Amino acid sequence: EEGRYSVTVIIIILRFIYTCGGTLKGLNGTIESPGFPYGYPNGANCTWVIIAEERNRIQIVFQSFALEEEYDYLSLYDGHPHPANFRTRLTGFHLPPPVTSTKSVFSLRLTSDFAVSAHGFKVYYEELQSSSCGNPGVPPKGILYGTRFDVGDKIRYSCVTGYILDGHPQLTCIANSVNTASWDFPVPICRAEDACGGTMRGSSGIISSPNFPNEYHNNADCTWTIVAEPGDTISLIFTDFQMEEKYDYLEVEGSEPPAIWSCRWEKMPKCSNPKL
Ligand SMILES: [Ca+2]
Repeated sequence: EEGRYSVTVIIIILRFIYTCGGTLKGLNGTIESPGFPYGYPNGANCTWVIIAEERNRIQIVFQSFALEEEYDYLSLYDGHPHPANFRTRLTGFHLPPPVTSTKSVFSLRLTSDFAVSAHGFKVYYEELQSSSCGNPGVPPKGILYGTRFDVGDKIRYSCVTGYILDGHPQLTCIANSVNTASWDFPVPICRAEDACGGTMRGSSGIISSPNFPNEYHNNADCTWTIVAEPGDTISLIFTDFQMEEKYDYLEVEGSEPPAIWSCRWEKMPKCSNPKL
């Protein structure tokens, strides 16, 4: 019985040391995971709620990010930390792009499992006036031209040598609906020239065949994997599709049946399940 008593005491002390989270107000500031950059505790459950002035939005820009992949998470909520406001869940070792809230409240929740830690994260947050689109960030291997992000401002992207820009190279900050501003197109991505396959994450992205819009090479065998949050569905929208009939094909395979679809070109991509 004495042994059990001492275990209880240790747990109480750990909880006391690792107090984390809180409510943040003010035009800007930074949030760090507990213990940053020396590692966050196991069993962490920290919630930060950022509250801006009414009508303003909040943008967060990651300065550092490292969480044990698939076991420890940073969840973002568009509003108070309620399941209905869930926005996205971040994990792993890649610096996420900036995220802008749609409301005047934005919440972050760090949860870690019982073992293995990492550096953690540091994030800069800033209140956005309704007339600002905020800095949309720079994709990996990309270059951003432009430093003003208000309604009417334009910015431009390019990629470093050896990488090709996918998406719109120019974005314009436009006023939409009631008192909000947003970029007219998503941030483009930079992909390696002749990229054949890879793993895609995030809420949207672009996949193109090697050398697109030029011809793909013979004997190509490329596999792209799209990873979404559990419970999400993934939709593919073809904007261009031209392959040699009968000899070349694209297969789409999902984790749930009907599992394999073959796509060929008939004015628009037409996909069928050969097993049906
Ligand atoms: Ca962990």
